[in-house]
Amino acid sequence: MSETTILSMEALTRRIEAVFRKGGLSPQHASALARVIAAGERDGCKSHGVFRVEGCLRTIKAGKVSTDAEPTLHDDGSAVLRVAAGGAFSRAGFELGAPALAERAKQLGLAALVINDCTHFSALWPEVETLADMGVAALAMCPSYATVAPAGGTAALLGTNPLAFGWPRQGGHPYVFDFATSVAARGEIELHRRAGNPLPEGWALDSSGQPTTDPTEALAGAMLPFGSHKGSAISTMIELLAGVMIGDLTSQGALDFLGTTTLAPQHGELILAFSPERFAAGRPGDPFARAEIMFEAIAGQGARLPSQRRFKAREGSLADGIALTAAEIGQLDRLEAQ
Ligand code: NDP
Ligand code: PYC
Repeated sequence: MSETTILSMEALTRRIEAVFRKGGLSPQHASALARVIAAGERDGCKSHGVFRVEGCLRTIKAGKVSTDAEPTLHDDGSAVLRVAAGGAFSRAGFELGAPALAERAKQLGLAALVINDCTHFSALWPEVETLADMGVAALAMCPSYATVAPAGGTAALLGTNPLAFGWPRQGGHPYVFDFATSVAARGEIELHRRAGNPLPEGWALDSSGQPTTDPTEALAGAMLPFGSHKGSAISTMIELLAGVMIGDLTSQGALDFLGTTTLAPQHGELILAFSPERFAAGRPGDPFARAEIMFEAIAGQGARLPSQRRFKAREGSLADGIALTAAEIGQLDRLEAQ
């Protein structure tokens, strides 16, 4: 078995934050990024864990992200709140906008948070989970950069466009799912390449549009949407709602801006929040109690709820620490010394 090092959540967060401070990020952004990356490792979500640090630093070095723009919240009292991220990483903008979004959804029943001009590399579950903890159901989505062929197509056009949903549950973790609308996140392809493993069939096309299981060819070619035409249509919807509609870049625009897929993409994000109490007002049954019946029925068939694996991994990490491989620790050491 390869050697591992165990770090507490706090120690890992501090190490990542130090790397980002050294890399030039302001304290606000270094802290926000370190927390979300450490949370990925804590929850066993490797595709958006420590391995993302290097890509963030490359993006900073390339001058493609603001290191210190302070996000600003624009609130005209309507259901649509806007955060201008100013070309910085998205997380600080989300942290600024989330409490206002939850509050507005409780007031109106439904509200939206638009984040414009943000560099976004992170998983979306931390966002919908935060909102569910604030008592609202939430749906988050964003483009990425053009790396996915539409179903029936041959070349990259759509992004891996993640979609995440959270539903609050009393006395327990919320119901949360979060997935790329490609067969897998691009980070998974990169992790297969690093491990020297072939991809499963049906994940990708090479640069001539032919099916491939070689991760290097897949990275140069195109990934495929999940569920064929269904994933392709959901991904297109995300381009429309979280790109075109909010006046921000589509995945193709993000790729044109960057000129490469080796840096973190800049675009916008759309987060919708719903107050289940407001929607169910005057109707029979408590929506949270009815949701529990649904969750019990799913589990009753032996199926697991999405995020159940993640919450279990979190429990383990918080009790026993987070295990990093020698390669991951070596990477942090190297980046810290640079
Ligand atoms: P996965 O396929 O690993 O997981 C998708 C979801 O399905 C998770 O909520 C997972 O829960 C759940 N799930 C998996 N297996 C089962 C099962 N057997 N029964 C019930 N639920 C299950 O995710 P992806 O590879 O598609 O995406 C990984 C991450 O990449 C996401 O967090 C996404 O936000 C991020 N991403 C970010 C992008 C960006 O531009 N910022 C772009 C694309 C992806 P669990 O975790 O508990 O297994
Ligand atoms: O894993 O597909 C991905 C991804 C793209 C941008 C950030 N993550």
